[in-house]
Amino acid sequence: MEPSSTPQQLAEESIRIDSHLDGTGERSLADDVLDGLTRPFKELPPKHFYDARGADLFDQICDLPEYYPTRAERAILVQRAEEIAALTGAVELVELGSGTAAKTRVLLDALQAAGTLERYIPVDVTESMVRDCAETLTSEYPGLRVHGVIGDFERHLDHIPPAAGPRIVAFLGGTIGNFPPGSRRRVLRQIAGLLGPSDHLLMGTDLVKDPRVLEAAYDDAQGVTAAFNRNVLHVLNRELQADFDPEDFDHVALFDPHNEWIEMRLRARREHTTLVRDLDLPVHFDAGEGLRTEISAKFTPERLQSDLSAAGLELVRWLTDPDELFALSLSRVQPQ
Ligand code: AVJ
Repeated sequence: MEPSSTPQQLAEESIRIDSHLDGTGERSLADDVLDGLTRPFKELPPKHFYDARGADLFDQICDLPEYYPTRAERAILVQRAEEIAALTGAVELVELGSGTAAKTRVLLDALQAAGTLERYIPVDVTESMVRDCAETLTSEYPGLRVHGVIGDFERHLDHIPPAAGPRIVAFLGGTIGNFPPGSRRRVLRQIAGLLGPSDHLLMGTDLVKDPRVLEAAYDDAQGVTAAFNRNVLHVLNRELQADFDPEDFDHVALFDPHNEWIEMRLRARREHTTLVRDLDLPVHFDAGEGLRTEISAKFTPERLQSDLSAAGLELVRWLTDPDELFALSLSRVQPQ
């Protein structure tokens, strides 16, 4: 850096943003609709919930009295961030699905207090969120460099810049639970591929508990989760010229004790056919027929350990809140 750089130049040089989205996002929505709505058991992947309104509804969910995961995860972070910083000695934090980076500051504060913090690498599909958080965080943390990667953590992990020292890869919120067991291991293996011998994965997972507590978290009294669930139909109407009436569907959230996951569905109130115009695809629903929109897996320590080890990872710390609602796991690549 030139010694004569102005503060303005310094601020600009401290931010770098790379985008890897090229319009294939819309293709993936069309593919997912074509695949998912022509199956005998209709299904859509949960990633399509998150347009601007969906992201806003999700933020509202995080503040609901019934939705404990966000608060529990934050409480664990606040309690244990210092220990995580000391144990990892991380100079950088990679965050998969960084969003508004609401919980990130807790980790950044701890790394800064430990005197190791150099760089933050948010990875998210929403460009505006990555840009906004880069601006805010570089001004809040003097000397911090932010290298944002705009992309999908299922497809663009190889665009994450190489580590400049020990790093933490954070995958918070319990999002890993959105993947069924096979894809979950694939995603974990890909993430493990990012880790060098001095790196750690910090991952949030919701825990198995009383089904009534779980089901209330996904079917709140104010109906915010129901609106979030139906929002995916608004996304299809807008992006693919579909003619769903979201009010033709009931919101359903059930805990499946065998698979240990919450399943969200939209259940047709009456028999009807909708048209997805851009795909020239009529979709028929029987009365009471379900469309699965999300699974959200709940973990036991044993099951997480077995998923981690199938991905070549070993558990270093299992961190949980006093009520054991949620867990953060710190893991690293198994030594050969
Ligand atoms: C963002 C995937 C962690 O599964 O709890 C919240 C999404 N769905 N309420 C979760 C969600 C319904 C959330 N994750």
